[in-house]
Amino acid sequence: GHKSAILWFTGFSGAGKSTLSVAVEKELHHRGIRTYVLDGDNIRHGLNRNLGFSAEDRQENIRRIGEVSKLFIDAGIMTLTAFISPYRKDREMVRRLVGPDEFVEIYVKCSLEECEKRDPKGLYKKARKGEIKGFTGIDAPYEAPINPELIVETDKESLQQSVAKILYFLEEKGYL
Ligand code: GGZ
Repeated sequence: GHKSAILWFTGFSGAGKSTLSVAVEKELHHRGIRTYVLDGDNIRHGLNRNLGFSAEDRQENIRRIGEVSKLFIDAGIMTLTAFISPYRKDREMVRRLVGPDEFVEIYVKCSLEECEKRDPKGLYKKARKGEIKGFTGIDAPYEAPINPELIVETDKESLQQSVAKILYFLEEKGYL
């Protein structure tokens, strides 16, 4: 059996949170573990469609995601979340909510320069032109984790290396 937890990916837009969560999910499926990925597509377009990107709305976004994740964990499902979650206190709120053993904070580290170069949706370009206000890394803050369970560096390692690091951690700590 496995121990359910949240794998909480945090980092800039374009750092690779969604890509990683899906790749890790695939590995967990190979091990027969049931999972669910929460991301902007299924949360910000549904449950949290009334929220924007002010500090207050981001806090409420993260709070609701934490509450939903807690329900998934209770159901025995390994939960992966892919949100910028730029504020340390919001992430710590979720850690307290679900319990420290159920919260695995994974800092998806990637230089802003590289994220901006990737710019898959052209949002950084818009933010630079002032067409999007309060964009994380441009004119809104990102508070990097101080003591995350894990750091993966997507501008230095391959996707497979990052996935392997995460799987190794989960095995070593008794989640798998
Ligand atoms: C940051 C924004 C913004 C602003 C829209 N700042 O690349 P994406 O498109 O898919 O990832 C970003 C996503 C961030 O939503 P989160 O729910 O992860 O943010 S938070 O955890 O801070 O609540 C980006 C898009 O939404 N987006 N406006 N101003 N990202």
